[in-house]
Order: sequence, then structure tokens, then C-alpha cells
Amino acid sequence: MYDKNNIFAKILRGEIPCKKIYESANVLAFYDVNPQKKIHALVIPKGEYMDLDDLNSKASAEEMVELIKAITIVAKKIGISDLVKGGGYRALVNVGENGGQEVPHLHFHIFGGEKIGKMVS
Ligand code: DGP
Repeated sequence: MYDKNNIFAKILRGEIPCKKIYESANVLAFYDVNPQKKIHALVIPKGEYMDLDDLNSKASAEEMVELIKAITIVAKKIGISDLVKGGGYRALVNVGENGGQEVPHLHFHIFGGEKIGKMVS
């Protein structure tokens, strides 16, 4: 069951501040409070989805498309998407305990601004 008191639900309700990068009808993107790389952003759906499976079974096609599109919009906005200018980034989702998910609201991590290194460590 979705936990309405998770930290991202609080950010979405405006109860906790965030450094906002981008917002649309169904998506919010902001900087990670504990960056793991030089640039570390998070892209989340506004809908109450715990993980990818939850999104897949409950979200509209419009919400899904908007979420995926937001990754590229955000990467462009924070200046890490232009490959000619040395950009490039990694987008990833942690799912569940084995996947290392800590916050139970679906989120895409976007890492960039430097070489991101090994895919899995
Ligand atoms: P994950 O391990 O995939 O669930 O990643 C959760 C991320 O959320 C982690 O990188 C730290 C970030 N985070 C946790 N609390 C906050 C917060 O209050 N604000 C922001 N901006 N990020 C947070």
C-alpha cells in the first residue's frame, strides 16, 4: 500500500521544500538532497505510485509518457544532455529492497556532470 507520509509525498504536498528543476501536470523534478554524483536530480510522478509495477498497473498512458519525456527535458534543462559538449548522463530506477529503493514513491535518478562509472558496483 502507498504510504502517503513518504518524503516525496510530503514534497509534492509542499510540506517539505525542494530545489525544483521542472514541473508539469503529472511530474515534478528536483535535485537530490544527498547527491551521489556532481549532478543528481530526481524525476517523480505526481501520482501515488510506489514503483514501476505500480505505475504500470495504475497510471494512464499520458502520465507514463510525461514521466519518460521529463527525463530528457530535465537532462537538457540542467545541461547534461548535449553529447557534443561533453554531456551524457545515467537515468535509473531502484525498485524494492533488492533494488535499493529507500523512498517508496517511484523516482528516476538522473546522474551527470562527470563520468558516472560502472553500471553496477
Ligand atoms: P532511493 O534509494 O532510490 O529510494 O533514492 C532515494 C533518494 O531520495 C536518495 O538519493 C536521497 C533522496 N532524498 C531523500 N530524502 C530527500 C529529501 O527530503 N529531499 C530530496 N530532495 N531528496 C531526498
